[in-house]
Amino acid sequence: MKIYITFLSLFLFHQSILCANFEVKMLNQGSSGVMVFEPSVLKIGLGDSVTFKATDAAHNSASISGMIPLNAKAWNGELSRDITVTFDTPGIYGYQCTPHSMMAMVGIIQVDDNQSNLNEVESAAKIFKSKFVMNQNRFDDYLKMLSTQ
Ligand SMILES: [Cu+2]
Repeated sequence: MKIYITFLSLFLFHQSILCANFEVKMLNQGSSGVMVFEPSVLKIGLGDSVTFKATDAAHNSASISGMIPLNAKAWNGELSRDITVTFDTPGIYGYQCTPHSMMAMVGIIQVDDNQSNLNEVESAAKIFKSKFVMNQNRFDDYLKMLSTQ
């Protein structure tokens, strides 16, 4: 019985620290248009990680300054390389593909069902999207998807 309880508690402990990994593809052509992250809007749990897959070449994933929670770690992936980012701070994260930010190659990740920095992200998105030459509504559409997903 004692051994059983020890085994059970180890199992439960293991479950609680088991975090999920999600995959976001970096694509020239996705189901929602050209130069996209897929999925472009993602909700994950605290401590989960996301692997940005270099499915197509010449893309990267980089957090946008002013569009991540206070004290959250920024990231800046290399072109044509996978990068795995672990999310330890709750809130909303906006990120871009650096060479295609003008084409609105951006994405949103929400961690731990937390929207405490939504106003900051929306204000930053308003400024950021002024340099989009196409897909001007992507940030607005993505942020809208956060509340309906
Ligand atoms: Cu790109």
